[in-house]
Amino acid sequence: MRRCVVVFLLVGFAYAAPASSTLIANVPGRTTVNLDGAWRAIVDPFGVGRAAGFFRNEKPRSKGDRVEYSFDASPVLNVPGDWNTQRESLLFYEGPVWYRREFSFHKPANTRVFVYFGSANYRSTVYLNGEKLGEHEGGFTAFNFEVTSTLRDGDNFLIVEVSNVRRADAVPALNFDWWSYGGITRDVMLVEVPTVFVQDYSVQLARGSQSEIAGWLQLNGAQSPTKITLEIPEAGVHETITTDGVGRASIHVKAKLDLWSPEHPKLYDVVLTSGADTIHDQIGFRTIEVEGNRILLNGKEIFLRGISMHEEAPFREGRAFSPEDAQTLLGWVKDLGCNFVRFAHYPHNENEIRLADRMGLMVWSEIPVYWDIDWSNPATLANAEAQLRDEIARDHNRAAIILWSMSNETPVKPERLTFLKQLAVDARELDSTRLITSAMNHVENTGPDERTISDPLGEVLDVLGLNEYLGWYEGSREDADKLQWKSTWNKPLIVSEFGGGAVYGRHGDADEIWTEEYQDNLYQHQLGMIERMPNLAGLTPWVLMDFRAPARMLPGVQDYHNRKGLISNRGQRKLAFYTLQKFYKKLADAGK
Ligand code: GCB
Repeated sequence: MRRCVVVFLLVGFAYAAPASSTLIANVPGRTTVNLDGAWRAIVDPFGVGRAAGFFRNEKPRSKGDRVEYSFDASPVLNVPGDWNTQRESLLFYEGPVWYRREFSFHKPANTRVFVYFGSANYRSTVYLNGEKLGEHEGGFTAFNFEVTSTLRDGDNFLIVEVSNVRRADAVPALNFDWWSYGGITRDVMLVEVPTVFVQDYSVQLARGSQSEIAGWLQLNGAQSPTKITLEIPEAGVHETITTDGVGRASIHVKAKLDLWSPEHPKLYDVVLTSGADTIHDQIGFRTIEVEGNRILLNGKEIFLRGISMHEEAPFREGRAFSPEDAQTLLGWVKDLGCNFVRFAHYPHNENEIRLADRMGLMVWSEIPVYWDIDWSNPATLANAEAQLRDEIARDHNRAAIILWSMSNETPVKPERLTFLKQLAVDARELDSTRLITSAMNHVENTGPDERTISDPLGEVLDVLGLNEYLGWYEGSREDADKLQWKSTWNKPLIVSEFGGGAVYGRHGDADEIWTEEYQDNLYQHQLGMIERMPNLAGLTPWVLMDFRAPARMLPGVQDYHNRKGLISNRGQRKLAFYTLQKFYKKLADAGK
């Protein structure tokens, strides 16, 4: 349950927790009208659109009428899709773009309608028929607005101002190592629901139990206690529960379940019915726990053979969005021999996470609290909390997700610790069934060839994530051969990043930087070291595929790409891919 109005003091400033998520869960399971396709778009580099009233979608009414913009005469951009890779002139564009979609709609009786955006990067202001519906900040979380009373019978127009301008107080802030792809990057749809409907639910195994489903359900629109049925036909579950006066009910059901695992990604059809509303979901059941320095899946120790990946489109450039993109990327992850994948550095598309559920890939999901951000700013904290809340609201029934990550490589200082501790409190309150982690990079030299993981954030986490770039950003590859690692905490450790850059097809000797041989050699030294690390529970090297990055400029080598991929952005496998594949096969053969 979320606090709504509780106000308390955090070191130095008054802090109000953000409201609970208004997101409709399981939109793929709902009746929807898809609004994807070609939207008219006005590129507005000086940000004049608001004052000029672009949201009114005016058209000249007479020969002499002066209207200095026109959606009708503006070219189109495809939705979903980033604008940077759709038009050459927008590759480096940072600013607002105004999108318009006209559609005809006749609302069925006794139906409420919401407009739903899978994501838009970074800040969106949404208008329907000239009326402002609301704003949303955060480039990778879904959002919706109710439009039941704003819709007209017949012709409607939806206008969205999307801006990808970076800001020092935003999440992420000004500096990050990926392309700030702007635009409406995931599906847009109208979601039709009955007057009273199931807004969200958590149907998961109780923490630590393999036979009790514990969770909750939240109705939207209920005025009085309402009966709900929860059915899992294949498991013989048929349970009737009654909500309280605010539409909430808790769920406790005993069940004999076939548990979800990478080898056996069993999903059950789960059916929730409340009056006129019936919703189906495909849910897997598994437990995930920590015992000392080990991670247990369904009560058994598991080693996470993983890889990090961006949501970058394979073969073409740009933000990935389609089920086919997800199939290709996760297909490669499987080919590597992984049972685990780190979705860096922000929540990925729902279709990708649902595919991971079906493929049996465990997932680390993360919010873009990345490098340095404005730690002392209450608005920045509220923003990060809202992104975390909406990430969890969308995905908390996915068996694949075992870890919520709070942050990546954030600098050690007190205000950052206060900030991240709050996120961990939120995450545990929103979802007590998963583990909390962060990718850290603060270590201490505690002896001639000894390093200790000592970031005070470690205290807060269930699982420690460590990014280290020995042989690339510091030291030599050979240093890895003699280095010993220590950890301040007896907690499971995931080496969440290591790696080096290589241009696919560039060959030379192992000492020639940017060659496949150099990268491959780095992997060999690293894997030898990682195997000796204490508390090691898994690894997610950096990174599955080359990706666009604005600070990677070296001509002929990077050309605005981070080249640490094991696979090029054209889908070609580099030598290190096979080295990691071999390593994972060895682990899998040894039962890890
Ligand atoms: C890191 C970051 C990642 C970068 C990577 C690199 O530590 O977490 O986002 O892309 O290093 O290639 O430098």
